[in-house]
Amino acid sequence: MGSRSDWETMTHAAEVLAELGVPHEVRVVSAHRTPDLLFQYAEEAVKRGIHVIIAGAGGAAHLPGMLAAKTRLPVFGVPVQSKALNGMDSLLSIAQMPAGIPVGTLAIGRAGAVNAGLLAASVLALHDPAVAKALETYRARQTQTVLDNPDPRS
Ligand code: RP5
Repeated sequence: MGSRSDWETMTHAAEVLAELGVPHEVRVVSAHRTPDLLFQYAEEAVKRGIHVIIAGAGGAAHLPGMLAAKTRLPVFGVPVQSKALNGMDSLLSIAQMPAGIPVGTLAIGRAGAVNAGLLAASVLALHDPAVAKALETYRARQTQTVLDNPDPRS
């Protein structure tokens, strides 16, 4: 994520990954304040064995796009809800990538962070039966919770 202030949002991605048993690391890497670290992180990601990158940033949210520019790994971008523009700035900064350098853009805020974790797990599940099973269990439990609680007043 671009700043420690993004953790309140990005913790939801980390929680989902932990729940699904997906090994992951959590780092602050700023496109603007630590650009050299950003390049190093992206350039070393493949040889470090990373398979998917989830990048959360707010405002002028250049982190996901610049990571994607420097690695062939799938990059999922989470627009953090900014104070000034409610995350519309983050969303557009992340979504409007030029053809040739894709970033999979999620929803603004917590929903985007949760879904980034789930989407990353879905990619890993293609070749990891344990993650596939954990995802199926997660989905089944979610469905059952809705079915078991049809009346919003109780
Ligand atoms: C972005 O600027 C970060 O991703 C964060 O969402 C935003 C504000 O950062 P702080 O000033 O709170 O560190 O780079």
